[in-house]
Amino acid sequence: MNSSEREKIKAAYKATFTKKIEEVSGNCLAEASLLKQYQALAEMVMESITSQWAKTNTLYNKNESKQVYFFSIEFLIGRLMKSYLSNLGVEDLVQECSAEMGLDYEAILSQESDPGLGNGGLGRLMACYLDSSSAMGMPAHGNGIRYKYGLFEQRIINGEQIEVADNWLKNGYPFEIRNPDKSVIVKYYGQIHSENINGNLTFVHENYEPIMAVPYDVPIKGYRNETVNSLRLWSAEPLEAFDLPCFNQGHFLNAVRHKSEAEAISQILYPNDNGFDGKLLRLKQEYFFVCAGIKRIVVDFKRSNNNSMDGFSDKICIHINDTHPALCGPELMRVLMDEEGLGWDDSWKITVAALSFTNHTVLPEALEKWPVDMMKDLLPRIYMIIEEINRRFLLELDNEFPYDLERNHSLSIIRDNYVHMASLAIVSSHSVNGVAALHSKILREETFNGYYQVFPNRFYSVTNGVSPRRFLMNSNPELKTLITESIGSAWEHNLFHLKKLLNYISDPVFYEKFEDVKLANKIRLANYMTSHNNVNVDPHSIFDIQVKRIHEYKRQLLNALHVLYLYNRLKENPNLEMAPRTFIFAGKAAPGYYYAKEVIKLITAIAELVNADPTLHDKLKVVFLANFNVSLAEIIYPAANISEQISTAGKEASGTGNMKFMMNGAITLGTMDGANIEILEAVGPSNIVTFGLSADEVHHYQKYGGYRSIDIFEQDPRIQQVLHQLIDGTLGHGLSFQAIYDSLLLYNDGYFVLKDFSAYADAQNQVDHLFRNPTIWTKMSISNVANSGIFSSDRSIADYQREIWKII
Ligand code: 7GP
Repeated sequence: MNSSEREKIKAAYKATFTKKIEEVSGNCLAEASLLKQYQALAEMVMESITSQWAKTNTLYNKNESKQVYFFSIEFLIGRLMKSYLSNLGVEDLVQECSAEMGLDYEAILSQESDPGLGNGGLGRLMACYLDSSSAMGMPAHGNGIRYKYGLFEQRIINGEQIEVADNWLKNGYPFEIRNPDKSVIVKYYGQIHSENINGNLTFVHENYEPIMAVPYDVPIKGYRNETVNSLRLWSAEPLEAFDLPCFNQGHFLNAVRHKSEAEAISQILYPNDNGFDGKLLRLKQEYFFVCAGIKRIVVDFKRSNNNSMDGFSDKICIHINDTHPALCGPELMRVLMDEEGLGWDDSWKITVAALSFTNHTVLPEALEKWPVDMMKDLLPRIYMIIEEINRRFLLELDNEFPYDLERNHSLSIIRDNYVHMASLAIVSSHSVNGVAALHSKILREETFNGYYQVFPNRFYSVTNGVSPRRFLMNSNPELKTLITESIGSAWEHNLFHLKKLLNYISDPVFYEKFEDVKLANKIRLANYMTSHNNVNVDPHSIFDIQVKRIHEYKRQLLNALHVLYLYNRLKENPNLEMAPRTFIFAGKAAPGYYYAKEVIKLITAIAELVNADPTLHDKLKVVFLANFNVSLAEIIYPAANISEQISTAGKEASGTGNMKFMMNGAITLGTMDGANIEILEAVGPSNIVTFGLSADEVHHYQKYGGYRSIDIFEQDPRIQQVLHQLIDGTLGHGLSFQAIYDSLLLYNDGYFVLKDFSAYADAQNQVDHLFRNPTIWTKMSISNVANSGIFSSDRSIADYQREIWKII
């Protein structure tokens, strides 16, 4: 485009924007608030997406290509405006025009609320997979819940986590379209009776409680292409807002009771990451979006297939993201048999062929199991079908392993009065996969070994990936520019091209620019810390960052204890030679997870002690950033030097933060766990620092009852000093962290914090030495960016297409 054409487009943009402002606010541009400016821009964005969206849907309705539907109880999509603008290829234009109109582009964008419709890894992964599917022009959609309140907002008050409701919809949400004409009735409770209708046994559901599921669709626009897929979020509404007879009789509260009970289903996201709390409302949620989502898929499929279900599983993949949507199996069976009139065997064939299942954790406390009575009561027909699935499965087992009662019992979907959701998911899917090589191996050899012996060909592995658009191009625009200047723009469509950066690994000019970018990003984060935490940090210090949910297995505690140890060393020897360090933490604790909340309190208490001590001469700073969410993450990753990935080996299924850090040039300091192992393979041992027990060693100890943490305590004076400080009043003006102390000594340190302490301290020392040689450090950092191509979610989606959905 030449410059006069561009000027014309700019003028048109400015005129439309000005007009839009008037429409959305009734004010002229000069008087419109930032919120109205954002809303005007959002409307313009939606207008330019919707026709492409309609075209994509028309194409899909022809039923030519296979459609993938991700069912997930979480979609942690983050803010969308920037993605839309950049995917449309108009971000520069909007930025330039905004500046020329005297508007603050970044401030406008910050008006968007960050939808917290997920807890962490599992929900964010879905968002990356939708982004990649659209970028690759592949038909894939999401089905989830439109929670009225997303994950709580975290405030830190007096060093402790306080939860505040996340009312993300308070100003409306401009990127969704409500489609009440596509609503579905979901039935709970009641009784099932069978009738013989025209010689066919038919199941009739009576006295049920109906709830209306109303879809809100969010467009997922592909990067610089024509594809717009859909994220469908279901909202629960009562069939009739009021019980009118009740209302007329003056029983107002009773009349609205039904309304609020119905709405409760999509009211809140359960704030647990890697944990299961067995609440009835959660089971209602699980069935809610499964039932609604499946119904729409079947209706749409039949409409474009001459009202027939023939070929359903050749054209439809139903991918279940962990076990929360595992009712997809029995629900699809119900629809096929009770509504479409198919027999069991045909229905079962279709169901297994359509379903695939990804597991995201091996932590036993996260494995879902629902009491039989609860399931039977709430979902009587679904429970009947699960019983029948199980009965037939047990018969098969009995054929294959006759008289092996113990084995067959241990594999039963219903056992000890619970419905085991992972078992249900495995038996009703044609594929089961883990999210990194080690995790998939653990699934095969331990967690799901019994099923692996029965279905060896069902097990796969697909290593997770992250969206390079969100986590590199859009959140680190300076690095994006530098990369494109150096190697051209092919990497924007194929991240493996980043390898070309290795040609610059000894180029001093590139080095300097690369270091400048990192420094600029660190200054940006330092400014954020000054304004939000009132702590001034040196942007030249090592930014050593651990951001993720707070969980014992992720071992923020190991990091915190090491900081305290470093503090002790500096107090002992103020001239200690070390590069100044800023330890940065962020992450939410589940509201009911006492121990995790104690860890937050401990970190903030250490921060208080360290930051206030002038004798350290600014060599050490500690910051806990409140309210970690996708928006904050986007500022954090580009500014990191060190990426802390220090979970107990064998416990972190994959990790995805590790990949986001790597893409932005941080060096991983990690255990041999999850995808860290694959990061090591990708960058080579000289560009990563690893330490600690292996998964096999951890497994071995656990098998034989753990290890004796007291022995380590007794041998290591560093640990003695640090642990005493937890309870002797050094911290938080006399606080005592007795629960943490006891977990390490009295309860034998189940996550091997003390066992790995020494190796971790050595690794941290190694980091210090490496960082003090800037040439080596920058080389390592460039190597990390250059080798991060394999962790693009585009690669993961390609793997799923090939291995699991068999699309290509
Ligand atoms: C997480 C895993 O902990 C993390 O290692 C992985 O990278 C991520 O899923 C994506 O695969 N799991 C969860 O977020 C979770 O809640 C329980 O799992 C079902």
